[in-house]
Amino acid sequence: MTNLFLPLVAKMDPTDYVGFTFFVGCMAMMAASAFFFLSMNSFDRKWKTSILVSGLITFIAAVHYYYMRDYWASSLVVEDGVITGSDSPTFFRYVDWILTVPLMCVEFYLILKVAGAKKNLMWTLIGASVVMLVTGYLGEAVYPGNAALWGFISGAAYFYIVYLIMFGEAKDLATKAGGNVLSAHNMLVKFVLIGWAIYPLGYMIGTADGQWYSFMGDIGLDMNVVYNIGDAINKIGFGLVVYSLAVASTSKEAA
Ligand SMILES: *C/C=C(C)/C=C/C=C(C)/C=C/C1=C(C)CCCC1(C)C
Repeated sequence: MTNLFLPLVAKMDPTDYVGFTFFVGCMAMMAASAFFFLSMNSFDRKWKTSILVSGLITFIAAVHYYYMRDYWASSLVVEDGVITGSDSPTFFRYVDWILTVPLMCVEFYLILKVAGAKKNLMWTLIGASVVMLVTGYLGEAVYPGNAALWGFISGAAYFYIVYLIMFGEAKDLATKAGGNVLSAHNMLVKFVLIGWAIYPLGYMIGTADGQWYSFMGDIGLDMNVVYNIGDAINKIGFGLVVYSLAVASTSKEAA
């Protein structure tokens, strides 16, 4: 019997736990987008753009997860019910990041605008994030033999971002703004410092033939699971911090 759905949807293998995280990631990003878009209009103009950007971040991710889930599922090689081969959707992954990570930099700027943040702070953060991601892509997909070197350059750009938001110009602006803005900024900094640090850990699973963790034996984790967990925490969590800031500021101003 022909399966009408076959040309449209790749089959899910019941033992494919990586595919499961792609699927759940896709749903979670869609739900988060609906949440941000639908709540947008209940806030003051000042916060609307920030919530819109939160929704765009999760929406762009939802669309990429839709493709990545399919790419992953159709790449599986199954022999006697055991998965023996797979392929990572590296291209879609980095296209997603190169769109969403700069938008997260825009969020920092939008929040700090109340304290007089200048556009050039935003462009510096965006520039550093592009360097971080392009060099990461070079190490993962183009020059995998030099993954350590490219990963190191990428890491330097990452630490520059951390420096700017934790100690640099962005931190000064947040301190100047104080109150809800300062606490939201500090929370976003934690996401970048802890949440974003998940990604290099995934990179080290997927590059250098898994040699990075060889001292731990077979860690039994796929790079994609680590990236998918990172994305769910960072994209949805980041958005919720901005959402809470909007809620806190709006109710205070209305009172
Ligand atoms: C929504 C997607 C996000 C927040 C993606 C963030 C990605 C990173 C912070 C990636 C960082 C990397 C390094 C710091 C070194 C190794 C290469 C990367 C690109 C995985």
